[in-house]
Amino acid sequence: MSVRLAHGIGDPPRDAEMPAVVALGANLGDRAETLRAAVNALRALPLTTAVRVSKPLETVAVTVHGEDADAPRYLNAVALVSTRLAPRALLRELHRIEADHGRVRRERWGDRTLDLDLIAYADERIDDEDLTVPHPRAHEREFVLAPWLDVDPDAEIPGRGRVEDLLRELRGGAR
Ligand code: PH2
Ligand code: MG
Ligand code: MG
Repeated sequence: MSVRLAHGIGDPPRDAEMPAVVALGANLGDRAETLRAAVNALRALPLTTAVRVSKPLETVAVTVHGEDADAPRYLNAVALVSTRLAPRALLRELHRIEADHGRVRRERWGDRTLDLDLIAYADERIDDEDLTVPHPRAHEREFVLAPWLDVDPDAEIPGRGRVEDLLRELRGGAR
């Protein structure tokens, strides 16, 4: 079987490694252990070399109604990966890792054992039914921006600006 078929038609591996940003979140079960296992799974991805991970950050759950101090808190982290997997191939792998870790999801933005979101893929802008990068809400989520800044102080969201500035604005700070 050709490599092209193995990765899906129209989704062949890239010729060179691309930097991609993955956000990790867990608010059910043994959160730290789940994040550790998920990072190990990222490190084992095909066509993927470096994986750098932020410190884990405990955060208040954000629901459709805003912050919910009564919901189980999240442990969030951000991983920077260097990969030849195309964006959709990478997304499929993230979904597989979620499933492997017993992901349960009862409702949108509800509690979950593991959530892996593809936040950015190099400086590419994709706006399709199955995939939007940069992630459409990353720029307004402290639980994404703060760990991202921790692992990459120079991070930028294509089309949105520097993560450092976005985080300061979100926290209501002056420029
Ligand atoms: N993820 C959500 C919804 N709410 N809240 C926090 N603090 N952290 C998350 O990762 C998170 C959330 C949907 O993916
Ligand atoms: Mg998410
Ligand atoms: Mg998700």
